[in-house]
Amino acid sequence: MSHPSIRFSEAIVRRPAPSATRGLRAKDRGAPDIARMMDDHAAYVRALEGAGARVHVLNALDAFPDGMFVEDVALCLPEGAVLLKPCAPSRAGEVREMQPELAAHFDDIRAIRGRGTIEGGDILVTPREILVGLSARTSREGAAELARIVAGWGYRVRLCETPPEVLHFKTACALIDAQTILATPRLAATGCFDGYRVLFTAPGEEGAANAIRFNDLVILSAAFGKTAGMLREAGHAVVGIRGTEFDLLDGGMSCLSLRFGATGR
Ligand code: CIR
Repeated sequence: MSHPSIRFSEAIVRRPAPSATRGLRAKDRGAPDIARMMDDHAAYVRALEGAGARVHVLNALDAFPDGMFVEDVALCLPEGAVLLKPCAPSRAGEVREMQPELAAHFDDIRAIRGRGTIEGGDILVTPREILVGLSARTSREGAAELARIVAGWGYRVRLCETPPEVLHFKTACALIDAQTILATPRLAATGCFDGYRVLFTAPGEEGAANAIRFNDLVILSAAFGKTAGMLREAGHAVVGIRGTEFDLLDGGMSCLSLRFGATGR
């Protein structure tokens, strides 16, 4: 089954800035190597293009060390886009930087304006609903405001719990096809995917869950060979992209793009 939650024509990405060495991270495992990160980002763009994306590459923003994680600042749906509200103070200004690009693609742009916070990494759109993982970054209030906005477009939001110490809900899960979720056993154990088919990340490869399905391709971090093999055996086309430098900043394949269908503008 094809559905707008896996079928896209556009992707927005932002080049990493030299300041990414100061990007947020839960544990300091060393600063990323910017040259290597740039190479990996270019490979990511090529993978998206290989999957059929028209990729809109935005300039690096040195004022925002985490600016390449564009997924966190907006939610793109066929009906319109929602500017989100990052919890991390150093990331708040990224939303304003994304607005003009979204205006080039969407007629209907809403925004989270209340006191709550919500980051795109906590939002998983499936064909039947929008799952929002409450986390250290996404509050009940932020999720409720999003639910009110998207209800006007006919979507139902279901709240889930992101396990402690996991940055975002989608750090631990991805939509792989219209009914299938790739998830860490720990997140799936919360029961949030009951009713879906669930494929588990291989033991020791929990980071593989931060993947994306873009048209017929699953884009996965290259470090996770066992999970890639399992997905291939399940019939999916998989490409592995080196993600070591993004991983040092707790980011993976889904954080690096906003994905949506052409809006005809
Ligand atoms: C942050 O802590 O905000 C960034 N260093 C990583 C953001 C990753 N984004 C995502 O999972 N959607």
